[in-house]
Amino acid sequence: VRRSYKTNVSAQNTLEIRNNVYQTDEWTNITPKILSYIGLNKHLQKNHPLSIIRQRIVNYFYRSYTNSRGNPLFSVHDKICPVVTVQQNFDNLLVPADHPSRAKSDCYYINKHYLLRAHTTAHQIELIKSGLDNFLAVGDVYRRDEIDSTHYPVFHQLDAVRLISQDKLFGNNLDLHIFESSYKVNPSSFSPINSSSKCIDQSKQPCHTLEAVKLTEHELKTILLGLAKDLFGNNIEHRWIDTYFPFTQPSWELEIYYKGNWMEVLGCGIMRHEILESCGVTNSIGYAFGLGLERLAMVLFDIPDIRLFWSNDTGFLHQFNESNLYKLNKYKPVSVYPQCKNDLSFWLPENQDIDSFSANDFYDIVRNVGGDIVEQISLVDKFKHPKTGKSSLCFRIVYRHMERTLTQAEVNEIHSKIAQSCVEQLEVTIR
Ligand code: FA5
Ligand code: MG
Repeated sequence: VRRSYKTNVSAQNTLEIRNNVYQTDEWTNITPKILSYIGLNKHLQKNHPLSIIRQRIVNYFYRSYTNSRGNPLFSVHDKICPVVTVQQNFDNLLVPADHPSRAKSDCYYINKHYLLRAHTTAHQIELIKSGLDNFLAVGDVYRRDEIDSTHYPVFHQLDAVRLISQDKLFGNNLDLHIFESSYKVNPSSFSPINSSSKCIDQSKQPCHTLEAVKLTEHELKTILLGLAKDLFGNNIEHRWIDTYFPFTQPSWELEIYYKGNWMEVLGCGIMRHEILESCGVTNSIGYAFGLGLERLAMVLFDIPDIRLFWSNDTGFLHQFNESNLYKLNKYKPVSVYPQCKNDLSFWLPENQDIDSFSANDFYDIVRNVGGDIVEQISLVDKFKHPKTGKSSLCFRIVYRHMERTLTQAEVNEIHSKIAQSCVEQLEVTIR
């Protein structure tokens, strides 16, 4: 049965998300508003700042790790559905049963078995099991949180995993090993450790040698600091903070000094070996990290409010252009008054070709007549009539006043004056 979730989620006992139907139960707390974000994929939208930052990070990893033929080692997985099982989001990653991050008050549950992923780390195990040893996972993540300038219930993360085998870590040196000689593969070792227990050794896991951990830590921190410098320049101030994640040990956070404050940009660490063992990987040591795309983009573009990433306002979106990823414009605040969009279509004079039409002439006319309330002009369509040979153009004009809300009537009046001027000055015929 196809039921719409747009009505009342709790009054129905099923929910449909991306053509899958889920039974609701006492865990269900996902709202229609949250459901409406699924599939928007801002991290893949052309010219969106989140997409730009994603491409910058992906390019950095493509450049930093190549095989002997010069091909990138990392694969990128950025279209994985955000619906995951409790097992994927928590159990697989050794998150203890009583860990606060599992709470109904913190996550969007579909039912007691399914939720919207709270981190992209939820895909770590399935990707390793599929045979990958260097990969990035990017996507939208969902957490119950307040809405203010730095928090939003939907944001985006990029996770990475790199597995390093004995020969890649130590080369020909046969005296050095990843694992302590006392370590034996033990399938029953897969169990969460209690986050409150005092016995977590921040230096290393029992199975690893200190040399293996130090070398991997060095590679991880070097690559992440390199990424931060690639994004923010060589002069950034940074610090590493010891921390705890159920799925890494030891674990760190990277903080960047930005506008007078230390800002956490990512979490990372040496992967818990039990997780690798559960995927059948017994001969490698791994690093993993997860970072928030919004935080990085806010710094990079000077974007003051996290809500702007969800704006469909072209005044926001037109400021970013991915054609040159390394020449980035800072964000310029746009007026908060609403836009009015009107299209203008016309036939060019007989014998005039599209190529000989000067868009700048047209822009000048629009600006002369419309003044400062014209925010943007874009060409939305052009074609040549197959029979008459006449050419047609359609422009979209976006109007917005900086100090007040425009009425559609006054916009229409200006719009027709613009059309009239085009007829007089460009000899076009309005369609
Ligand atoms: C995690 O989500 C871990 N999965 C990261 C990880 C992966 C650690 C792999 C080790 C190995 P955390 O909850 O701290 O950790 O979030 C990671 C990053 O996401 C943060 O550093 C921050 O950049 C971003 N982030 C977290 N919460 C928010 C939020 N409410 N708004 C915007 N960005 C956020
Ligand atoms: Mg954190």
